Amino acid sequence: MILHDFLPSGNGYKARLLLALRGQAFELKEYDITRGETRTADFTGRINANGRIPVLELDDGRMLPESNAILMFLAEGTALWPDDAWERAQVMQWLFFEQYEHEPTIAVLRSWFGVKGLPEHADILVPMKQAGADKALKVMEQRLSDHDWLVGDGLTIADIALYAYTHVAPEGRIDLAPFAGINRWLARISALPGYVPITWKP
Ligand SMILES: N[C@@H](CCC(=O)N[C@@H](CS)C(=O)NCC(=O)O)C(=O)O
Repeated sequence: MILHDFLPSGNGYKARLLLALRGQAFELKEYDITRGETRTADFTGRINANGRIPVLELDDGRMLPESNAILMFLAEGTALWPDDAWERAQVMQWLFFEQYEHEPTIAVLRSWFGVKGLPEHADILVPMKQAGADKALKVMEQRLSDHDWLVGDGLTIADIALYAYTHVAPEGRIDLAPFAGINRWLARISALPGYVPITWKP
């Protein structure tokens, strides 16, 4: 199994963290997205037509892009992706939230301030993203102020998906101090056996 990835990527880290927590061996193939290495004809023709990492390559050559689809696939048959239909739907609720509300604000601010630099019209765009990031964190805080985990009473792939960019939100100049429940949850995840930091590679 090969994970096509870029180490600073939170989307890639979701898969790396899950594989590490499960103690599952895999090979990492790194690309520098800041140099367009996922936009080559070989990458878009053979690995992901959408020109993005992460992509999980199975031993038989099948390619699976989209971080949250990778989490679902890798967690199949474990409590991280529950059997119960209601819990599964709640996990999906958080995964869709992550892709629509959380990643497009928090990950984008982190990328602008830490990886790619500010875009044109940053004076308008940054406050818009900051408002969206604050809204997303408030949604998480409402759940985590009185629950240990996002779904049910144990770790699921919803926690892994949302952990990836939440824990590095300060790199996007987002202050996590007001979110006590989120901070307790971040500490709970980083204390899990097998936990690895975002820069880890096998
Ligand atoms: N929805 C996708 C987003 C993947 C994504 O945006 N990947 C970024 C890195 S975090 C990327 O490959 N960017 C390179 C590019 O767009 O050229 C997922 O969750 O996997």
